[in-house]
Amino acid sequence: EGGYDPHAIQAKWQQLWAERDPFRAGGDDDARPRKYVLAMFPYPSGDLHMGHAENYLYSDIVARYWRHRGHNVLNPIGWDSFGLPAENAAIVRGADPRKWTYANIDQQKAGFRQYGVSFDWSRELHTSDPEYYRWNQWLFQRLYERGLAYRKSSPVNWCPNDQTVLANEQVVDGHCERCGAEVVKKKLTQWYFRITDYADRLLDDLDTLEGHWPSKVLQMQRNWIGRSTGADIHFEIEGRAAKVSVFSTRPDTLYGATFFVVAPDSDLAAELVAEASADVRMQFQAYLEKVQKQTDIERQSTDRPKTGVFLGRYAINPVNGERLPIWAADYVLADYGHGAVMAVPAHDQRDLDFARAFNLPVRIVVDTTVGGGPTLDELDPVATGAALSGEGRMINSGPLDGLGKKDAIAGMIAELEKREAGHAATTFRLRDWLISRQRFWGTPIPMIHTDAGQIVPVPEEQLPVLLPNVEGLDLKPKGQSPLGAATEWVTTADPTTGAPARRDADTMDTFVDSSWYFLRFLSPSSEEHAFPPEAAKQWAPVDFYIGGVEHAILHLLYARFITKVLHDMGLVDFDEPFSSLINQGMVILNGAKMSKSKGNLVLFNEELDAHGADALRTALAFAGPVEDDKDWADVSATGATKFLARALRVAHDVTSEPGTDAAAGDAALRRVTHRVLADAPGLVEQTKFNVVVARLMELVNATRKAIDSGAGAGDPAVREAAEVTAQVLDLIAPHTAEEMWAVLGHEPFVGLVEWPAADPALLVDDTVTAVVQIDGKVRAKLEVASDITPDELERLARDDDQVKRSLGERAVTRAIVRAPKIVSFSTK
Ligand code: ANZ
Repeated sequence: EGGYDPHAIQAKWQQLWAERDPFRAGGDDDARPRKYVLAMFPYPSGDLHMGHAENYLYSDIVARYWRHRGHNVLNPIGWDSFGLPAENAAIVRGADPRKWTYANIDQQKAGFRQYGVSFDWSRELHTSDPEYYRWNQWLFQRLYERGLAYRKSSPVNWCPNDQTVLANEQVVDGHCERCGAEVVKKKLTQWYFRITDYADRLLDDLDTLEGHWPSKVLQMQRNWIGRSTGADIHFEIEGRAAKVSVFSTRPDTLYGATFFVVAPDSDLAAELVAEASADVRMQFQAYLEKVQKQTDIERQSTDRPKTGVFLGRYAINPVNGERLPIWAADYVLADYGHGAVMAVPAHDQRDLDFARAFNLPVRIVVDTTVGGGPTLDELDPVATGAALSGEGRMINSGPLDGLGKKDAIAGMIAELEKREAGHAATTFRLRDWLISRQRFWGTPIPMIHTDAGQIVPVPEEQLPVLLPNVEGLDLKPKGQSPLGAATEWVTTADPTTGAPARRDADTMDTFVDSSWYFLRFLSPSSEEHAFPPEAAKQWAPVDFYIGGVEHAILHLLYARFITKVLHDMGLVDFDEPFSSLINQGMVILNGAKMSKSKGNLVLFNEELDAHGADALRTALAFAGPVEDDKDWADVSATGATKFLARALRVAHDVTSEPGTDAAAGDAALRRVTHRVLADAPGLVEQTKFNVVVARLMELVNATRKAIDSGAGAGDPAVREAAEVTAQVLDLIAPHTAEEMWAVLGHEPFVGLVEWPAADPALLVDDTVTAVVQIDGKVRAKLEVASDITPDELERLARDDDQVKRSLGERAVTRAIVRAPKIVSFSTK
């Protein structure tokens, strides 16, 4: 495009931005209202990619928008720089994970600068800096004091290849999310955060985010937390002193229980089988080994044959004294509810499948028939294979007979309470958050193991516990943290007695780092606080948060949890971290996800070199709705370049002086300009960035038309249109916008200019009077839109009553239409 040199323009403005730092957030003396705009911070995996290009474009548009609306905007950037890839790269290349990490950060930083993102660079942070992770350690100790950080031994997901513990969500279909190896269960003593204490609040407060977060994310969070209400029911076990509890959502069906099932991998199963015959014990052992290789997902899948072992023991039904045989079966999970169930095969499908497989009795206690439908005989679950899970009237249930479900549940709970055999109860799917990792590149857990076997916090004045030097350490995963081999580092003193002690050698899950980073941006170099509570009051919660849907569950749940803990500590006055959330779609290619292995990567750097930042940004913003996937094959960066060149040329063509009053200018063009001013805020706030681009294209076209064929380059309306174009274009293509602004005779920076208000007088739909002539005589006048089409005007004229009356029987032989003013009919 002649005259438009995007690379020269962007270099010029990027240098000026770097020198003057115009996008730094205002301080305490800044009285403007505040907006905190944040994109999920990047992991420094290498160069920026097209996903980054999209994500940080959107947050930049929103940040720039609020500046134009007179707000003090915080739009910070940092790096989520601890984690496995750095460590794995270090193992493969024998390099220091630090070097790998910080080299990548430098590369990404340069990428963001070249892309023209208006970050407040003064607040840059890296979670792998001691200045940051020191506060992870502070946070850990606060949770520990409150009983929210604790150790327990439990079966954990273990990746035999990476030799590390994985969180449930890092296990995909039974395989390690990272390396694909089959995950097994292993018992380990680990650190946990007691997120389950917050399960109710984490669930209930999702209602307050309705309409502000994608409903899909809210639903995923709800399912993940998974609250079920029902009852705990206590069963006596023959030959065992203590009762065993089960959790049931259907205590109303207790009279229909015909057997009892325990999870094979539960302590209870091990205990119960211990007294069984040698034969049963062997059978059980073989079964257990098979079960331990399965994932929870496989165990819960309904379409596989039911398997199990009868343990030779009996539970006693507390309401009718019946003996229920106890089985171990894999469809019951050890860590849900109490790891045991009362089986009601007539009304629970899993129990029915099991009963049919092992010929166990089935007793119907809910009559689910409806008038005119099949009879209870016809519905017999044993014959049909379908459990009667619907609602109905209780039968075969003693005092509950005749009741509906709700009353029967209440009645049964009252009965259980009277007999001290149970009570109402709630169960969650949510598990406590396993936070310890046996890896090097993370935050050291700030705890000390004394030789006396106690675990005590590292005294606050000794924080941070710095990572040791990596030299001499073997980072290859071995199931123990590599830090344990750093002898000098790991050896410490008992803070009270001075006796020799050992540091905890595990490091924290990096989700701890990202659970509160948005608060650290408020004062990233503070040595006194994780974040100053005063600043949190002013800036937080985050007003606009954007990131990929892959973080819909864990990151957001953990950030919500930690926010609630900080709230309970009195450190923040809100208890949800992100007031609004957007998930952007993916950048794909020819309908497929881009990946290195498929060889279909569109490289950010190459696109940037080929088209420049503004064309890339414009093309991406124009490519479609924020939430949709964008197919790069359909995106035209050259089209974007043409548009930007046209916009800049308009600015060059303007001949009137800055400050010229536009009031006397071309009214039609002014109306287009003021429509853009009026509509842009709503469009941006609804994240319809593609429509903003479309509207700018219309405005530039209208301006060009006015210059070439209408008012001319000297018309003040043309200047006004060009200035508004620069002000709004700044959201999308900030270098070109700054250049236009300078060409139009203004001082930098257009990015800081408040948008003028639209003139309401120019927004009303404007009409003109059209005359209708018949054989040269004016017969009617019509009020019509000034931009009416000739066809439409002719149709209105023919339909007009006065015209019809004047025409009478005569037919129109010829019509001449000059929209919007004249319609001329001939009848001769
Ligand atoms: C008896 C019963 C009768 C049940 C009936 C359901 C229907 P949700 O809704 O997912 O919370 N259950 C309890 N603990 C279990 C465990 N550790 N592993 C597998 N299943 C378990 O499911 C609650 C129901 O799942 C409970 O209610 C229990 O079966 C079973 F007509 O109790 B129910």
